[in-house]
Amino acid sequence: MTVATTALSREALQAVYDQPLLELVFQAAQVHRAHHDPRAVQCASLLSIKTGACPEDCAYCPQSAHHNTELEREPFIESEAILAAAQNAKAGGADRFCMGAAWREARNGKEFDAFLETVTKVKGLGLETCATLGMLDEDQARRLEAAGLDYYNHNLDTSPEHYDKIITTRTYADRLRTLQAVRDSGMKVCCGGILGMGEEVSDRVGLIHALATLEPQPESVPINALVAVEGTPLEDTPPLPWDDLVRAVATARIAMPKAYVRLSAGRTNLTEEAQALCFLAGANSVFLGDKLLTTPNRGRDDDHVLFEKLGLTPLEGGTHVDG
Ligand code: SAM
Ligand code: DTB
Ligand code: SF4
Repeated sequence: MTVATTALSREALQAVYDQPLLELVFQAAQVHRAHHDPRAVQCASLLSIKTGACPEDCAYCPQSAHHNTELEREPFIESEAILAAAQNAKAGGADRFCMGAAWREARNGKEFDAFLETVTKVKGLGLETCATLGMLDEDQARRLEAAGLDYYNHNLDTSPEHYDKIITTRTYADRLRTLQAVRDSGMKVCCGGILGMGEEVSDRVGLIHALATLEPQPESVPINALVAVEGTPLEDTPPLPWDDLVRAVATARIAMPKAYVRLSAGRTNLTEEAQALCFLAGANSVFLGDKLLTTPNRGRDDDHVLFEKLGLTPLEGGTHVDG
């Protein structure tokens, strides 16, 4: 099947997704090679800078105050602790440092001002910077950009149709508004979603279509597989089958040829072989280190072994979108 890589309709994207798996992977690998160095993997590292007690009711999230998880809450942490973690991330091979806060939205005030200064210092370490702080208004986005924030992560999470089953405290339109503020500020957009939350296949295609029709398309697309955490409403959701993840990665690659597609949460449940297929299908970014925000991640040693086996190397010199 030949596919124009821009402006795919949802139906056309569904047909891409439904191909025999290896046809799909082959096609995605071709698109990948036309736009990226297939051996280079962008490596980010995450830090939770404010943990738990979040007023939102996202059904997947261990940090929501609506759920009874065993999570230790932690208030906004000091700049020194953030900088120490950033240094450690850099020493461990990360090229981007991503700071996440369990906030519904960023609020103006002392904490936000302190955060702006911290961003400037993290950037001064020679790392790309990323943050995910919930909803932003235009002024906040402009101030983050001026402080040196390269990327803002704000996910659509799922399809517009499945969304209400997962989150009731903010809307898809709210998310799109924040994404517009980020785009208008000049920061790069990191926007993706989560698979394995009981959605239909058509919802996965719907999510990828919603991401691919953002104009311009996001530079960074995290594809998370649900980490089912005890105490959340999704605790008993069966794990996402590996082939569904490969399909989603490949479809995202075909729909968004220039983006860095990140194999994000959920890698601890994947074999090396499944990850290898995801990289072949166009994933070219990961989170390094043994922790995501609050849940475990594959450690650096595991990833070192995997990269060696597959002939992958961390991206040199930061991300730039070309091709
Ligand atoms: N509070 C901010 C927000 O929601 O925009 C930022 C932090 S929030 C934890 C960032 C993203 O992490 C969510 O949008 C969601 O996609 C992802 N996430 C949270 N819990 C997850 C889980 N259990 N499994 C997979 N992804 C998850
Ligand atoms: C994203 O899409 N995935 C990351 C990042 N953006 C902030 C977060 C994953 C969180 C997984 C659950 C946890 O560790 O709390
Ligand atoms: Fe709060 Fe973000 Fe978790 Fe939703 S995903 S509960 S907004 S921390």
